[in-house]
Amino acid sequence: MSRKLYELAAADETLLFSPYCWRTKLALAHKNLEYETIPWRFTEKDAIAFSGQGKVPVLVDGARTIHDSEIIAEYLEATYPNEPALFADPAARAITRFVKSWTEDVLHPLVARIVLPDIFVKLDPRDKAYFRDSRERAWGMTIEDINAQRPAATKALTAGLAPLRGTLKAQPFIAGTAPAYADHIIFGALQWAVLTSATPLLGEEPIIAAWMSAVLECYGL
Ligand SMILES: N[C@@H](CCC(=O)N[C@@H](CS)C(=O)NCC(=O)O)C(=O)O
Repeated sequence: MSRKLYELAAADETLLFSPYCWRTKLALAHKNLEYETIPWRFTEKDAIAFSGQGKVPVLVDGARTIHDSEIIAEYLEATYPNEPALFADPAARAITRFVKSWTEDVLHPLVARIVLPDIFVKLDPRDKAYFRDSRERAWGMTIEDINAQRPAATKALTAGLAPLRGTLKAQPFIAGTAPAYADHIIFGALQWAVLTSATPLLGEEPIIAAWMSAVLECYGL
């Protein structure tokens, strides 16, 4: 297939858990575009060196190579204008920018504090030293210390999900009556949590869990 998506994988190559890659997967599904997944591990920097950097998602679309989920979304919107829109109009694009900031600055850290130790366990052995070193430096504490704070971190996530819970009580999707890129962004963060957590994280979040199922169902995933 001429369209390939490099996606972060655990030891089990079917465990594709990156929040940013999930945004791109849903954006591709939204645009009705088929692709082949190339599972990629943190330390396989050489495999994506052709993209000029060391992070996924990397999308290869025929002769084009694009990296960074936001740039990929803009690329898909511009290249496939006859497929459903990721951003309904300029106002939707502007609000999606806020959704991205909230997700990355607030939601991602809330999820990471819970799942980083669980991800460490699931990683390919070749990735473990790199993950431990880079994440412990970023967080200023050991993976074991992060794990010790799991009960408090779980409470903090429940509190932090209030804006999402409230929104989904009033409307079926973040973007309104159907999912769009704003949904893909938040979905990615929570799918990262669901796929990697050693304990069920959304067991007491029926509204959010139903929205996640509805998003997947919309795309036949
Ligand atoms: N701004 C980038 C962030 C991508 C990113 O951070 N990807 C992570 C996986 S979730 C990664 O590839 N990390 C490689 C590393 O930490 O070495 C995007 O939106 O695509």
